[in-house]
Amino acid sequence: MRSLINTVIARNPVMTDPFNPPERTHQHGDFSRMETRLAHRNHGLLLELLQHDVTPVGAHYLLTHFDVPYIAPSDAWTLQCDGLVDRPRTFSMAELMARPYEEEVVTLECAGNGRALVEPRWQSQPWHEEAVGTARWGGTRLAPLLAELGVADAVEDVVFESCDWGIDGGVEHVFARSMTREQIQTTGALLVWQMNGQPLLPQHGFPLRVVVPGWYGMASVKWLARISCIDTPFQGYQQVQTYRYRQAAGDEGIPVQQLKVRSLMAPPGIPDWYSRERVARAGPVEVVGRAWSGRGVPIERVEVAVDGEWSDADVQPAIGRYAWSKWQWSWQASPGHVELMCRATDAEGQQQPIEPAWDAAGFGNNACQRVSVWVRE
Ligand SMILES: Nc1nc2c(c(=O)[nH]1)N[C@H]1C(S)=C(S)[C@@H](COP(=O)(O)O)O[C@H]1N2
Ligand SMILES: [Mo]
Repeated sequence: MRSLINTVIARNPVMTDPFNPPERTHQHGDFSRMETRLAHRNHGLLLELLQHDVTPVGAHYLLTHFDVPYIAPSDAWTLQCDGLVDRPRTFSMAELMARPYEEEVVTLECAGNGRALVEPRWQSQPWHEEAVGTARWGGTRLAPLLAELGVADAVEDVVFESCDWGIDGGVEHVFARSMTREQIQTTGALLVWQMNGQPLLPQHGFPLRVVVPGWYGMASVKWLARISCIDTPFQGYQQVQTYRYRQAAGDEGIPVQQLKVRSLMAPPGIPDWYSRERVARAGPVEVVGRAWSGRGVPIERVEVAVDGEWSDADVQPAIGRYAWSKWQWSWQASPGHVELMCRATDAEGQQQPIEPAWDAAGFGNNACQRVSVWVRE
């Protein structure tokens, strides 16, 4: 008999007041309905598409905290630039697009990538390894635009304000992030309206976003509506409440900024539909992947391990200072069940750890990927 209880469980079992949310906690084991729903909204890269130098637009990972705002495709969008500047100004899209155009291939990764692999895990977007993608971003550099505005010497932070709005941790706010002028200058941060040669898709920030090469994705504010120069450190929710490395929730923490060195492989062989376990045939297997180090530092070495025995892969030069490098390795697979791992080292000697470093919210987990493969005769 179909019971009433089944009907109730099939609905959302948890109702919480957004302005009075229960404390989020660390979890072991199965993923909750809320985590699963977030995972649908914010999809990751299909790891087999690591074969592409530049990720096809529709396959680029997505992370949107609130709703994707509806912005009609017209030329009515404006960017308001104000605060402590000599010449406050509102730009139309046409005025922005008339500025010097530059394209840069940039690997973007979410700071929460790998969160689901930190034990116990923080309740949030449950990324495993797939929150990464590389796009050819087109737009204009931010630093010269700020120079034209005449930013006052007293300015400490440049605030990038979006128009997507929601509630997190009981606090209602618009998505906003800040950088110092020096950070904007040294990263070569861009104001972007093109992705792989086409206008931004709504979910990637149409019509205008920021892209900060080498930094985790949270800095690359989508649907950019306003740039404001202030003489105090910005205290917005997305700047100080979250995106901090913390040993325990409530610590002051350290701001999350640059990507950490990391590599991923396209899992070799063929998958089992439900478990995603891999099956490969014994003999030569080409293992292909990507590696990056967000600080603009080249990847020097990628190693692959079969059950803990490491070999060097061939690493190709990156197609941009802030883009990932392709690597490949010829594996002579013999029958049995094995675990593959890959590990990148950059030119400054930064290397991926085997086990995740502890972070309370699961930020910056760049531990080596593990792929289980069943090799058959
Ligand atoms: N306005 C706005 N910008 C945003 C976000 C957001 O929720 N709202 N998410 C940020 C985060 S956390 C990431 S990882 C990147 C993801 O960019 P993408 O969805 O284009 O891949 O956008 C950033 N910019
Ligand atoms: Mo993110």
